Amino acid sequence: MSNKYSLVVVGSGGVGKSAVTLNFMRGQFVEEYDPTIEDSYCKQVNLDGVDCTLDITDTAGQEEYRGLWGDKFMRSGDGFLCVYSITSKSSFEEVEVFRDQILRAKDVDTCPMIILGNKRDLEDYREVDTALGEEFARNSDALFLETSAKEGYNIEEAFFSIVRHIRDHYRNVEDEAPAAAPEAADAAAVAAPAATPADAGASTADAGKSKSSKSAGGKKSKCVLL
Ligand SMILES: Nc1nc2c(ncn2[C@@H]2O[C@H](COP(=O)(O)OP(=O)(O)O)[C@@H](O)[C@H]2O)c(=O)[nH]1
Ligand SMILES: [Mg+2]
Repeated sequence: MSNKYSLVVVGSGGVGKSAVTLNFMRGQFVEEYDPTIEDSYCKQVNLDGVDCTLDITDTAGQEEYRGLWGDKFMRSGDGFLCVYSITSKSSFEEVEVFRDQILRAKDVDTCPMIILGNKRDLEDYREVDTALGEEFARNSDALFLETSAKEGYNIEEAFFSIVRHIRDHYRNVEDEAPAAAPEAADAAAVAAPAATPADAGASTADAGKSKSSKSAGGKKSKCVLL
């Protein structure tokens, strides 16, 4: 597998998908971001001594992703960040819908995924216990972190964790089926490793935003600028 990773950020509207993505890209909290805008970003990072390119799609207008077009779109991701807000029980329940759609679209039992309980800074308004999020992630063979885009808490860890997870996933696949085509290898994937927060052994460099952007009804943006 090349060192280019396609990451897709999914979740209900208002949970902080854009805030999480923009915090990672720019290192700052963007309070207001048009909820209908879907955008792709590129970021180059050095992760565990290896240069990687992350192609990140911040999805929007999630109802668009429910149909066949959504399935096609989900298939293109190497790894998924499934976001809910700890202040919204319904957004947590929606994560299961997104997870199932991703697995169905890719026709696999497991695929690299991290569940993010965002808005951790709003503890007073919490509706979803940490243990519930952890349990759901464990049952989904996914990683789990609580994040705060506002405070920049666990944001970098979330992206680095999913990239490591993808790397391990494909390493396992290659070990098991060295001669298999990528699609066949994907279907033969083994269960993901247990969830662990990322350690700090990585640094970022040279961030850039993609040239193209589309509103929710448009096609997936192509990441072109490094
Ligand atoms: N307190 C707090 N607010 C957040 C956080 N992340 C996002 N928000 C706010 O939640 C609202 C929705 O965020 P946005 O990123 O647009 O959500 P999206 O629809 O999932 O992309 C905005 O008003 C953000 O300022 C967070 O970690 N903490
Ligand atoms: Mg958004």
